[in-house]
Amino acid sequence: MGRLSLAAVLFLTTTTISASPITSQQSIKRDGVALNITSETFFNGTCTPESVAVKKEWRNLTDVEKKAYIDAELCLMAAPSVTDLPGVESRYDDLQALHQYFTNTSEGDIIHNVGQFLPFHRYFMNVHAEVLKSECNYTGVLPWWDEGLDAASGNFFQSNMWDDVTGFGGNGTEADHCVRSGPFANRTMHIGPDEETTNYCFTRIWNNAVIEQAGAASVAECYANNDYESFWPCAWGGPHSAGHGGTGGVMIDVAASPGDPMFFMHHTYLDRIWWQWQQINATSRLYGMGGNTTTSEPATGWVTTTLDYVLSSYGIIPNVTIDEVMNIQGGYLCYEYEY
Ligand SMILES: *[C@@H]1O[C@H](CO)[C@@H](O)[C@H](O)[C@H]1NC(C)=O
Ligand SMILES: *[C@@H]1O[C@H](CO)[C@@H](O)[C@H](O)[C@H]1NC(C)=O
Ligand SMILES: *[C@@H]1O[C@H](CO)[C@@H](O)[C@H](O)[C@H]1NC(C)=O
Ligand SMILES: *[C@@H]1O[C@H](CO)[C@@H](O)[C@H](O)[C@H]1NC(C)=O
Ligand SMILES: *[C@@H]1O[C@H](CO)[C@@H](O)[C@H](O)[C@H]1NC(C)=O
Ligand SMILES: *[C@@H]1O[C@H](CO)[C@@H](O)[C@H](O)[C@H]1NC(C)=O
Ligand SMILES: *[C@@H]1O[C@H](CO)[C@@H](O)[C@H](O)[C@H]1NC(C)=O
Ligand SMILES: *[C@@H]1O[C@H](CO)[C@@H](O)[C@H](O)[C@H]1NC(C)=O
Ligand SMILES: *[C@@H]1O[C@H](CO)[C@@H](O)[C@H](O)[C@H]1NC(C)=O
Ligand SMILES: *[C@@H]1O[C@H](CO)[C@@H](O)[C@H](O)[C@H]1NC(C)=O
Ligand SMILES: [Cu+2]
Repeated sequence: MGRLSLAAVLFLTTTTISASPITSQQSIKRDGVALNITSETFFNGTCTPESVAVKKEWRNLTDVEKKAYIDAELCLMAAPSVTDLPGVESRYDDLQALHQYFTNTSEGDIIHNVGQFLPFHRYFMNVHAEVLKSECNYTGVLPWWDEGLDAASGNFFQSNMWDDVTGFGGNGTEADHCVRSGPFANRTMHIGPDEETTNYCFTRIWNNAVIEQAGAASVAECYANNDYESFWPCAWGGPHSAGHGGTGGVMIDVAASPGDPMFFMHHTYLDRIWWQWQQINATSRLYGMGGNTTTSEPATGWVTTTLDYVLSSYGIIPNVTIDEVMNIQGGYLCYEYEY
């Protein structure tokens, strides 16, 4: 509670925040829904309008930008692994394996179906971005997938991001569902399925039945939750499930899903949904946290997820507390969404 009132005070202190403190409610239309966004930007610390990185929807990238991003993913897949996680061969495997690792710790799955689900995945997007930058010299745009746009069209797979030449390749093929065209065609995976570490092919099984869960009404229902404790399960079960279930194949494997580079496109979209939810009533929501840290009750009793909870990437980048990832323009993170 102390944290929330501190944030509320800071919003009114223009000297602390370099730009756009909350002044009044503005009604902004996003995804066809009128949101009462309190402020569009929350610059703080070292994050300024000059340094902020803009995340763009895939379809708004130029072909040169698209190629640079796909090439950077291929670079991670070609680079040697660094961690001692089981099964890893490439640097990309390291990211997939750390995600697999945290789904099966001694406490159980500590990154899904728990309060820290959204902050962990926001942090994990940053782990991916940092490795792309520092190890594959990536300097380009970080993209996301506007799933609401495709859900509204009636065809979840209309985007040119599934293009074989400029995008991520398309659906898997009969009868093994292996993806046989595009930049990741015939890729051999090493992490998964589930908790295993075996060699298997990269699969997708597109399914349009998710449209409703990915649609505007489903997202708006989540936005209507005032407390983080009720927002995160809504985001988890609705739009989050839709992107995984719709893409299918590797993407429905809770532990090994980051094996599909689409994972990062989808979770960046989910991050945007969380960020919009935070913005709708930032005074109460920007630092709203809660839920349980585990899915089953520890012998010592349930623990509530707080802003002090530590997020880890198995040493790939430094640990941070949830507090540091709450504001995407807070200094540790410094990005915004193009729309
Ligand atoms: C936004 O505010 C207006 C006027 O205060 C209200 O009628 C509307 O329901 C609000 N929308 C949401 C999504 O909260
Ligand atoms: C980005 O995409 C949105 C949604 O399709 C569109 O409204 C906007 O004009 C695009 N921006 C650019 C710069 O192409
Ligand atoms: C990144 O740039 C550095 C310095 O120019 C270079 O040594 C390195 O080989 C580059 N790495 C990749 C993966 O291209
Ligand atoms: C995706 O491919 C599978 C075969 O692997 C097929 O059964 C399914 O209908 C395809 N989905 C779409 C939406 O095209
Ligand atoms: C993938 O494997 C299939 C079957 O072995 C083969 O026909 C196809 O040419 C391969 N595609 C690529 C891009 O290597
Ligand atoms: C999780 O790991 C333990 C060993 O640490 C293993 O016994 C168990 O089968 C794993 N869980 C799953 C779902 O694979
Ligand atoms: C913002 O949240 C606070 C605390 O829950 C609530 O009192 C206020 O009415 C909310 N404002 C809007 C515009 O929803
Ligand atoms: C979370 O913890 C509370 C106790 O603080 C417990 O009553 C509740 O059942 C737990 N919820 C879930 C979804 O595990
Ligand atoms: C990072 O956090 C993890 C999980 O809490 C912990 O096991 C690890 O020791 C921490 N690493 C450092 C360098 O503090
Ligand atoms: C801004 O940064 C200060 C110092 O790190 C921190 O105490 C404050 O909570 C931050 N405010 C926001 C809105 O991020
Ligand atoms: Cu995950």
